[in-house]
Amino acid sequence: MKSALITGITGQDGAYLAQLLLSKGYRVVGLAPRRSATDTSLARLEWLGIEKDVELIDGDLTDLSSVIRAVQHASPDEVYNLGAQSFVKTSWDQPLLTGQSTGIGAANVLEAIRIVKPEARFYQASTSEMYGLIQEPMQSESTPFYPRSPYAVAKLYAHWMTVNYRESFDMYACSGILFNHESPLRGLEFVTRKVTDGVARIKLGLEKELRLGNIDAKRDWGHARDYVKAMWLMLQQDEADDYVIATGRTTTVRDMCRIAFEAAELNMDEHLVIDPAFFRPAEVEILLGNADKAKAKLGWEAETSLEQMIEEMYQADFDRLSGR
Ligand code: NDP
Ligand code: GDR
Repeated sequence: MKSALITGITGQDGAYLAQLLLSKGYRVVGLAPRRSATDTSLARLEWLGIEKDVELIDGDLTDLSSVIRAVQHASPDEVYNLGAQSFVKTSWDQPLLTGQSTGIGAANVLEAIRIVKPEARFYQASTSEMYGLIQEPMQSESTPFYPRSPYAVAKLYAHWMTVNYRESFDMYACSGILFNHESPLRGLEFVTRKVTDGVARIKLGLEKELRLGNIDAKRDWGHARDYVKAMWLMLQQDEADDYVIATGRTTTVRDMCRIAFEAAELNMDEHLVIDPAFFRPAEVEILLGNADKAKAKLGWEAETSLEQMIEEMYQADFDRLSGR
């Protein structure tokens, strides 16, 4: 039986990845900070019905000794580092905490593997946010980086540490440069879920308006369920490498929002309010990924359209809020 250690198992991707690995017969161990071992933090694992099938170990990415103990306990064949302070806007309010968990946290995992089990395969959750101020119309593995937030700067450090440990110590370490991916398990602070939850509230008469920031920003949005498959595939190859994972389609926040209002049969112009409180000190205006390498080498392609995903998310929020 293969063993996997997932950091950030209580988050969106951690839950879907745990489900995928369990379906493949893995023993799944999750590193979870004590605050996550509560009923509400386990909600995502419960939603998927797998909370009893995973083993949680108390620990924090910023605490090397607890990460070492987690690697000793799991003795993993594969380690997926998904834990992070992942909300870009918060990273301007908590830049150092973000640096510690999102940046140094990855280095702690790499060190723990190097010390305890150097043959374990490692996946780092890198991000399209590293491209930031865009240098090329479509971003691929060779596009230069220009991070635009403390979050992206921390992720860039983690990305290069992953590359460096691969080159320095011959470790099987991969970096997946994933573009935005969403689902009914997305945190409510991120724009797609804020929109589908907000539209469901308006439909049910619980709210009248939806307040957003920069609706001209463009993102390449895919479904988290599709994207965790790419993480697993990266660790099944002969050689470790880095891959862009994206859909190859970019959409404005405005048009994504319109899809949600249309799913609810509501008129967006009657409810959408622009609120400067949701603008960011520096913005990533447009992201559009080129996942040709992942298609050629991993046989991976996005399977879910933006329309299908937003409709699924709206329906899940409508059902939850109406007590169905
Ligand atoms: P989430 O924010 O949903 O999950 C992050 C997880 O990390 C949570 O379980 C959180 O626990 C945990 N965590 C935070 N700080 C620590 C810490 N110090 N020690 C241990 N665990 C910690 O993110 P996603 O699932 O959406 O994303 C997974 C990873 O992929 C993240 O690293 C994210 O930055 C990255 N990423 C995400 C993309 C996306 O579009 N979703 C795109 C590209 C990269 P708790 O809830 O208790 O704080
Ligand atoms: P992002 O996701 O910053 O791309 O990071 P988010 O959904 O927060 O923002 C996407 C775009 O929408 C604009 N926007 C708003 N965003 C939020 N959250 N709330 C609003 O009210 C709002 N109005 C407009 C933003 O300005 C932005 O342009 C996500 C995270 O999952 C990261 O961890 C991950 O690395 C990247 O995706 C890829």
